[in-house]
Amino acid sequence: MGKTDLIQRIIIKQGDITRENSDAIVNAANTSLLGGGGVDGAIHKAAGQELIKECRTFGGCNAGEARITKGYNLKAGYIIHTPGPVYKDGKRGEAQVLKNSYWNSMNLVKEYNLKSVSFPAISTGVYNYPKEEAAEIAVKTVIEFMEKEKYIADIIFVLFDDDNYNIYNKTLGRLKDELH
Ligand code: AR6
Repeated sequence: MGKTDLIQRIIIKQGDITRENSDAIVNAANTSLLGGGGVDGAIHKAAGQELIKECRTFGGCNAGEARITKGYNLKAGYIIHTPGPVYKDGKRGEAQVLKNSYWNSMNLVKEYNLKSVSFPAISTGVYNYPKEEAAEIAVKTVIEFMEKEKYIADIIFVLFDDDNYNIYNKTLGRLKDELH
């Protein structure tokens, strides 16, 4: 399948990722994997107390890597936890680490044979990653993964703030135009 078909598998919506009923949702975690603020706090709150017990078994996770747990009280069956990069000046390998977060999350989607996955805009909150650049990396990486790994899933980007929602729509539109 070519990029033009794969891009059609991407859905962009605005809302709260904890309400998604896809096979897995992705959590923009920190390296402790023990919860925090932002989307991480919202996911832990909605999933319930059992989640942190399973998260403790990992003993943390490096930025760009990913771990999978059950979804507990969520509608989604699984939660994929990935700490994105903390953005400083863009010269410390931030782009590669952000790409790794999306790629390694997709690796788990493939390994667990999941048909749909919802992503938040990893690193664009507390971790300060510029939103346009982050959106481009997010969309391009999932397309590249599906193409190279020959594994297709429905990819839902769930954006919380207006800014990210508009940026993702623009980015996807532009990439569709470029492929034509
Ligand atoms: N659903 C979807 N997206 C959300 C939600 C939600 N319920 N809540 C916030 N966002 P952030 P980071 C968006 O700060 O930058 C945590 O404390 C938000 O608008 O949650 O990767 C962790 O424990 C933003 O666009 O994650 C780490 O310490 C995006 O999610 C640290 O923050 C990411 O913002 C990770 O920072």
